[in-house]
Amino acid sequence: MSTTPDWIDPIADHFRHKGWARGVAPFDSHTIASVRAEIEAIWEQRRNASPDRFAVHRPELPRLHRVSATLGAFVRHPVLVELAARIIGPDVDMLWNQAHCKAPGGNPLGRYPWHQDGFYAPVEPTGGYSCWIALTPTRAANGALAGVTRDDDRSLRPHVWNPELTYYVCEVTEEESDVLEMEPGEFVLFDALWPHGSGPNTTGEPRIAYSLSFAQAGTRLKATGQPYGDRVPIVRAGRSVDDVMAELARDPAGTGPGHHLLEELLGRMPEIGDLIRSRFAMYREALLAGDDARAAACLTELVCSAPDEAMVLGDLLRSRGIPDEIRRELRDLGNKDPQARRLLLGRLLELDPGDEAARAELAAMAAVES
Ligand SMILES: O=C(O)CCC(=O)C(=O)O
Repeated sequence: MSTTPDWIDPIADHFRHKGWARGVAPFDSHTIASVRAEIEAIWEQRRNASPDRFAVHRPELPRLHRVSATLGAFVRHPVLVELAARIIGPDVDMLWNQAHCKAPGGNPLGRYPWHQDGFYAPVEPTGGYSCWIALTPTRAANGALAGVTRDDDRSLRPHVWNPELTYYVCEVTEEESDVLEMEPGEFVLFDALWPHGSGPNTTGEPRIAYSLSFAQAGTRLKATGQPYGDRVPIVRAGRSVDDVMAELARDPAGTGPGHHLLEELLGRMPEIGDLIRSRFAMYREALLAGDDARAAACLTELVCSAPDEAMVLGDLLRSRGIPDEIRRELRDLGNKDPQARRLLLGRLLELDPGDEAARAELAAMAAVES
């Protein structure tokens, strides 16, 4: 990444000034088609797995790098790496990824109400973004992404809980927003303060998008100071992770960024140190044998090594950083899912150890079990 490709500058400038930018990146059509096919296959598998009505009309398929080698590799696509290095800086992680599918048929539950992502999981430092990539044509009629394009207000707006949509919603007027219709491969970058949403899909075809969030390595939740997200490294020392790891594979005694990255992974996940070392050895063997496809697959396994993390109701448990929001979730949850309830209570106590009601409830749950 010695020179910045021409297509990035206008996108980076717009993003820096406005907090969002749309672009047509040089993804090739084969890549976009294979990402779409992979997401459709996962959607098909999961379609009947959840009784949740949102899973039917507007399924969110999170953390796809963990279940698909194609998507695990896509996270480090050169286009995404170039963008991240130019806009975020020399050390970047992919924190979160999810497909946003909208089933055909126009059910109102298929819409995303207006919101700002920064309301949900405030992190620091700021400066990261989500890259929302259209995988099907997106039009007003099928629920294209819409956002505030005519107002430069960069503040966090008040959000109000909407029980019908089970979403915190902010206000956006028609005068300040636009629907951003796109072709497959076009994308929008947006930061945590960009108010956005989308309508239902009233057509007869699915609408599919893939959104990946990137941030400076070491990004933490404001509320707890804990590291946030899946933290898949994609850029180190201003170079792609593929590049720095290939350098290390060719010179394992080297002390460059590849060495530091391997140390970083081992330091972060000592409990799977042997697995990380063996994945690096397999990657190195494939690379030195000239088997590029196998080497890329091994590198995906290596950088996506993080152990699974608890998820509750479709979100990472650790993404919860606001005690009152967890209390609201607990009220909505009632007794429907004791395991989810236990995890949320535990998280609430991490954030607010003085919550005696949560402590008593957890103790009562433990007593019933023993
Ligand atoms: O896909 C959509 O229509 C909305 C996605 C969204 O709200 C998000 O990625 O934060």
